[in-house]
Amino acid sequence: MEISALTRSVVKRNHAIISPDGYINSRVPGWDNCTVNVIINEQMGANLCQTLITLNENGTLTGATNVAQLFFYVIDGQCHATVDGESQTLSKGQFVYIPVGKEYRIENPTPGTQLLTFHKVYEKLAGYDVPSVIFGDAAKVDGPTYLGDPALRLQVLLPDTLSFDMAVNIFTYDPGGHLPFVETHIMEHGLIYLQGQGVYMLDKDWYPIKKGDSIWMAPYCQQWFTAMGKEPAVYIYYKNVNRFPTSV
Ligand code: UGY
Ligand code: MN
Repeated sequence: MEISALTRSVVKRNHAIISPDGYINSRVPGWDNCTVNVIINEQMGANLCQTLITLNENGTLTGATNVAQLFFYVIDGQCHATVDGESQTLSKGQFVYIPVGKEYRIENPTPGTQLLTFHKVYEKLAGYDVPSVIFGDAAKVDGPTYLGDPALRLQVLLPDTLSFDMAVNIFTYDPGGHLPFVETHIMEHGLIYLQGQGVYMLDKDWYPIKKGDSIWMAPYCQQWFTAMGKEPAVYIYYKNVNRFPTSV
């Protein structure tokens, strides 16, 4: 029997687990015929926003980026994206990166299409151009082993240049694969599990995690993960990168 007073979700000072059992839908102006779940945002103490959008028939997302750049990734289904006059059909595993100051429209989805978004206020770096719009496909991105461990593979979806102040990567762990050490770092993460399960250690607490769960990790939240079960565990994650570390 399910007990409705239980959840795996937690929201703490420096990390959060958001499992789908606690979702309440948000209405977002310009995003119509869809359900939107705001998973991570500033109210939590984060410096990024992460949402999950499920498009109904005739679902349409219309808007323009302002000070924040926007990354859309198709978790499931298919839709049509037009950004700054360029149009492409996006299927599962495909994405579009929208820099600041661009108009976008997402439409003609297959009903049930699920989109992940990451939003970050862009910090321009003197001497470097603002990035262009990028359409891409995770299936075409190499996944070299991570720190020499063949059980771990890391795909880097956005160009590794100083123009970018955010990274979006896909991390794949074979069953039994684990981070080689407890990470303690300035960068912040938002992520969602695309497949599999395992155990995440966050700030010395241990959490069972599975497909559909999202995690926020504040800067310096200590982190370690091991994959369990019969299939690889896969998550797509955000990381802020490439900017001067202090204002003092
Ligand atoms: O890029 C990273 O910091 C990554 N290894 N962290 C993580 O997966 N928790
Ligand atoms: Mn990390």
